[in-house]
Amino acid sequence: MVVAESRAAARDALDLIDVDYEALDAVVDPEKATQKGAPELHKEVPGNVAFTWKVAGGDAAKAFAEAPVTVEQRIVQNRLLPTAMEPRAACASYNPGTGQLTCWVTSQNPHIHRFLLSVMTKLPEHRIRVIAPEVGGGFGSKIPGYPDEALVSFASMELGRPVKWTEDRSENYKVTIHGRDHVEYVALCGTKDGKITGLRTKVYAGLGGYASTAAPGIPTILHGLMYSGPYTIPNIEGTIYGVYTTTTPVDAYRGAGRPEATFLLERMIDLYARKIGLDPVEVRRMNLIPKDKFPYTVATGITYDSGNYQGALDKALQMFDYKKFRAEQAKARKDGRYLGVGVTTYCEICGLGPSQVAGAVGFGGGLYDSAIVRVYPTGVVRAYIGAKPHGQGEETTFAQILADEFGIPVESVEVVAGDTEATPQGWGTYGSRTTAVCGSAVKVAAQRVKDKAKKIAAHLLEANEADLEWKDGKFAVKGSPDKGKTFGELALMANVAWNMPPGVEPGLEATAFFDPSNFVYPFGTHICTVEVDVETGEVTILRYIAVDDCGPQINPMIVDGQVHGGVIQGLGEALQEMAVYDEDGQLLTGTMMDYAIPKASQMPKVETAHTVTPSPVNPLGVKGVGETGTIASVPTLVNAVCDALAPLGISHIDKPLTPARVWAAIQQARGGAK
Ligand code: MCN
Repeated sequence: MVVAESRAAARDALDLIDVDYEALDAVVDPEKATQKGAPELHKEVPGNVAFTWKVAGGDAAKAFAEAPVTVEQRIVQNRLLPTAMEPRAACASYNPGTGQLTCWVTSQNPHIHRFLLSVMTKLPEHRIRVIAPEVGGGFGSKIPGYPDEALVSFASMELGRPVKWTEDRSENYKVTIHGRDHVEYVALCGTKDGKITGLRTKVYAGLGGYASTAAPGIPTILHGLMYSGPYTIPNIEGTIYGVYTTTTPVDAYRGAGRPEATFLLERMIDLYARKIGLDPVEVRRMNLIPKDKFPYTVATGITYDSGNYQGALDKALQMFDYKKFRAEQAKARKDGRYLGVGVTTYCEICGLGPSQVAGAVGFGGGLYDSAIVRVYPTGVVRAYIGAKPHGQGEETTFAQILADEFGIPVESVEVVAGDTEATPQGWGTYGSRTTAVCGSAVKVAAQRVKDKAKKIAAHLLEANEADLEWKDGKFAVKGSPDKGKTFGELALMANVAWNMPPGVEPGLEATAFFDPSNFVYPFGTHICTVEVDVETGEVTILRYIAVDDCGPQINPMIVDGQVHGGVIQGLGEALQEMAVYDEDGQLLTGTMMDYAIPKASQMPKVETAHTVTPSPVNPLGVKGVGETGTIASVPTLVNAVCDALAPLGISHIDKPLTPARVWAAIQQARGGAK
């Protein structure tokens, strides 16, 4: 590390340092890393297996032994580079006079960063202030603690002046966490008429060279527990190996574990449907958990909160004439054109989550969230929240929650996030938890404020609290709406405290810490149609339909925006994104010239629609929507391409479905060169 007064001087100084590296043998593939003779990264981790985690429910061995039909597939979940709009940055300023360290960090969870910095610098936690301003997006890559933030802090403590560091894009691709990277062996069994009876997996989940902050939870809790998807699969068995490889650490990237689970399940269902000669949509419908069975406990042991999976499927099929497309497809095939359709019915686990579960599974922190709602004398409101939105828009939606609750304009509310000095302890924005958990804290704090305002209104109106009703932005005695007290009037009276009810403290402010009783489980159906050019391997997306259910929507435009972004991100994974290492562990896709994120010109219009099934586990009834698009779109696209190429006998191609890979698969199927 070099500290200098300008970037240029730092770069020049760096050239003066000569490091003799002794190159060690590398292994970059998580499956190969476990094989005999593979170089071992850490001597205390034999075979590079950091952990083996198992999930089991029912009796998978019996189900497979008895099943008339089994399908098997090796699936590779390509390693991805999170590519947030801006790379990371950190600036630390230590004041030797007060012993206070202020650190500006591109963080999705400033309170976690404060804790980690306290552990690393040994400064007491209350002497550290972490500020996460607008961070340029994150997609999960700004959750972990990284060495850079600690290094600028140490440098500032040493020098007694502010020190900053800014990552460039190539550094970002090399050292900021990566996503996915599984090699999976999957088997699914069932009856000849479409009833799925068992699922079995063996997964090599790449962890990179070291375990990153949240890494072990991703292929396990957020992946293995979701093997039943929206279906009633009675027998499930999964073995997951967390494996060290000579690569950048893998951690939570949008969807984190659920895209991999949804992909393997939805891929297997298509293979199964093809093998038994049934329509893949009918096989899905036949196995969906019925809507009157919620809360529903799946074989992996978790309990889904609420759902109407058939409703979302029906809605998607109202938007898309499936029969008509099949007829067009048959006609096109006669003309030598290859059209395909992919349908995914999914559900996912988010709204993380009860803190008790976090503790039980070994996650080193809580999973509640918090809000302070402060009402000013003029009736304007600020909410200080524990979570840290970084592109999702809670500054708007949480203001809407409060404006609705208090009957005031949304412009009168401001939401403050990202400064540990101002905000209560929170656990961050990831796992589509912010609305279900932190939004619920906002709602509970708002209700506390309103309860107090009601007491003051009753006192001022010389009425019984029980006789008051809240209508048109006022508390008034039932039947006498003209004599009511508006929220603004009550805010003033509470803050000047000239005439408070006996025993009621001045001020109008409340704090809430909300810890949910369960996760939330959003769901939906996505449909995609494609045309594949069999001469070039080029995939053209014809239509994309996304029907999602995230419970009641606070802001439908933001919800649609999240679905659009998520779907496009998933299509990037399905079509062209892949981090590639050479055998020596050098990243070959280290710039945006080499790593292919999706471009607007390639992407379809995403047609969105929604069903609304409230969750019983939070006071807003909401479920998360920040990751649904990323989770559902990957199998939808890959299934569509495999459907298009079915006449050639192609049943599976590993993503990303680049023209080169699709073309090679077509050549192989036609008996040509590989
Ligand atoms: N919302 C709503 N009604 C609902 C549910 C959600 O109006 N029933 C709104 C929310 O209030 C919020 C947005 O939709 O404005 C997403 O909320 P939520 O589903 O609670 O998800 P989070 O805010 O927790 O976002 C996390 C999720 C994740 S895990 C990643 S990664 C991700 C994502 O969101 N990274 C993003 N979306 C992103 N969007 C942008 N622009 N940038 C990122 O880095």
